[in-house]
Amino acid sequence: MKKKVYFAGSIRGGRQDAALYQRIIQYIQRGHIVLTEHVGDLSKSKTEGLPDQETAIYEQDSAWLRESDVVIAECSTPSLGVGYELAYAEAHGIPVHIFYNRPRTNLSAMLSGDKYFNIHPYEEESEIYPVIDSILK
Ligand code: 6IA
Repeated sequence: MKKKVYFAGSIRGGRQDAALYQRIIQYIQRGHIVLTEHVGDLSKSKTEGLPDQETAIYEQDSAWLRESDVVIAECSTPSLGVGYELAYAEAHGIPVHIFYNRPRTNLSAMLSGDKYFNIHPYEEESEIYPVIDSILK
């Protein structure tokens, strides 16, 4: 059965991994629904977004989180918004899987110390995809 996936990745925290988010989103979309395709939109820069849109963004994203079957986050680039989303998902009992590039990133202890989260360090991007297969099977 197709799952509804909330993919979380940095926007205002910095867009250096946006192309990676896009590849992960496209991989998930082969068999499942990604609610947050815009996270991998390479035209979205970290300075974009008008203040009057922010309430709508928050309301839409939190509604998508509540309706998702699973949250998959790429956390190599630290992001306050992603950290918030992960805690929100935990509060709503939604399974959370966190990927990060171990050689590059020192993951926050608030993530690595929380037993609720399923944490998947990787060294090569190619390691991510088989883990996603097992999460979504
Ligand atoms: O603090 P950050 O911006 O790095 O937070 C990123 C996370 O918050 C992502 O996983 C998104 O789900 C969510 N998020 C942050 N900004 C937006 C957004 N527009 N639209 C949808 N979700 C967002 C911001 C302006 C945009 C056009 C660049």
